[in-house]
Amino acid sequence: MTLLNILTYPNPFLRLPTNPVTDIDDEIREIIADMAETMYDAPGVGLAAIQAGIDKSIIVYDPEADDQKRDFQVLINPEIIAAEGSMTSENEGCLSVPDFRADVTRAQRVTVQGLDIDGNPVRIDAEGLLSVIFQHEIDHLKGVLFIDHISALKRNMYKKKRIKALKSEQTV
Ligand code: GNR
Ligand code: NI
Repeated sequence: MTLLNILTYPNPFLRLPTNPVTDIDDEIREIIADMAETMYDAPGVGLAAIQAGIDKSIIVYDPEADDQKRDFQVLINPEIIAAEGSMTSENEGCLSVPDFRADVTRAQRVTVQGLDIDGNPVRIDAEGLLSVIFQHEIDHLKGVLFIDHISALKRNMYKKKRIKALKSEQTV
């Protein structure tokens, strides 16, 4: 297995729409295993393939991400087919948006449809953290980041801070 390099904002790749997986072959299974390893190593509770520079519609997640007890789930070509209610996702963060956290308004409950690792269709009703993870990861598959859901003022402050941090990295 291989640890994948996680792309960070403002890498333009993070804005690309992803392509549906048409054939779950060994290459796809290897990508999934590498994504899971990368998620636990980060550590994070979810990861979309595009964060590792792979423009395919794949997410892995484990709301109880724990290096001791790894039981991650995968969804291929996931879509939100129903959403209801509204909640504040407190202190949301993203592995591709370093050094920043913010409250995000999210749907309270979602129904997600996709394929499992064997290509079988699955439908999952989620609320709480799992619902937030699905909304966050499925956003990634459309090139959307959680900072797109906050005020322009806060987003611009983050952009400036991030660009400044990247410039100072270059001069060290
Ligand atoms: O690890 C992660 N934590 C998290 C916390 C609140 C809401 C969403 C997330 S997902 C994030 C990992 C990540 O960036 N996935 O794309
Ligand atoms: Ni993220």
